[in-house]
Amino acid sequence: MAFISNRCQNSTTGMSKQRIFSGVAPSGNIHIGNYLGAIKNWVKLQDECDSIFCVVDMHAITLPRDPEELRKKTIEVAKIYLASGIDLEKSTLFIQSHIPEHAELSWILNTIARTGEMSRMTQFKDKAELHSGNSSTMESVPLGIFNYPVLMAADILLYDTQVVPVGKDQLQHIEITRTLANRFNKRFGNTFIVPEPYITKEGANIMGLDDPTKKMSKSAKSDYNYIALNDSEEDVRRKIKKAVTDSGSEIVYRDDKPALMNLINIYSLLSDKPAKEIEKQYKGKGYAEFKTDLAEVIIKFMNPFQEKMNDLSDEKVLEILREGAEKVRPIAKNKLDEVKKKIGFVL
Ligand code: AQP
Repeated sequence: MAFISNRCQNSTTGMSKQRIFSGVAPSGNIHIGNYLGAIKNWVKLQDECDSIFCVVDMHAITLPRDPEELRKKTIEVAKIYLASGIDLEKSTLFIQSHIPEHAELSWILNTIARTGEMSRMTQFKDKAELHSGNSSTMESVPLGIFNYPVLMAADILLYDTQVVPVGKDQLQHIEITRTLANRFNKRFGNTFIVPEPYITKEGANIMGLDDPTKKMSKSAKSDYNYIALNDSEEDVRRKIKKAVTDSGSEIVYRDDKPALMNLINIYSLLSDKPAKEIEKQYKGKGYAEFKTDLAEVIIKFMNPFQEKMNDLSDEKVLEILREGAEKVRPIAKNKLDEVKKKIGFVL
């Protein structure tokens, strides 16, 4: 299977548009890892693909959330999509819980997914540990954390998705989606398209600023782990200044310098400068100068981005999301009806 796909065109005909689907959960602080790993690619792909993007609020409740905060974050995530350049002429946006077919299909897929498969998911292990504080105490871990990859499979399969642009952390979940699609197709006849992941090399895994061995994460304990998309200029400068670096003082892009590689990746993706050029630019210069410039590169990206976000009213965004739900509802209903017929439900 090709994990890194570069084109979104239909490979067989070269003509018709492929469908892409992806989403972000309205949990925690949406950060530049979410943007560089996923959303930035959506913006690029929407020009050549039939694009559906979702605010996956049902995923957000796998851990306890304050209801008011969840409502606020759901709208905020949609604003992030729009401020990033998601164009309503090319893409459809909606809220997952507005389409109940996601939950229905998820239940059906739960009956063909296996507990062994779910328990092998790295994200389950990480999130369960985060929740219980101890990987050996699973008693209190919500069941939703265990089988949310099945809900993710339902999200994707419901729309005949061909390509799923995500960060590398989601690769295992795309694999399980493919497994479930193939298993269902084998048992009940051809029903689901088996989707492919779309993951770009540099943005695939933006690492924590305080720990370059782990991915940058919304639910990280310290806010020095990430640059949130709503951080102030001051926050950005403070966090980059404190970002962990490797031993030595050279600015080099090398596997044995994971912290620096991560910072150069961020610099490169936000400035559209190749890593090699950045290396050259800082030859003979130290971390202090590099970090000061990196903070300014991030701020230069964030300022217009935040302005666009602030220009969007909650009411307008909710209207866009409701219209989006009306557009995708027939696709979801048709697919679910097909599934129900195949498994023997009376319609
Ligand atoms: N560090 C990352 N680098 C690159 N891509 C990333 N993504 C997340 N973190 C990174 C991608 O962002 C999209 C949306 O992610 P999500 O909402 O499904 O949440 P997540 O992957 O579980 O991200 P977090 O930040 O770690 O959230 P919490 O802490 O709530 O679990 C996905 O495409 C993801 O690959």
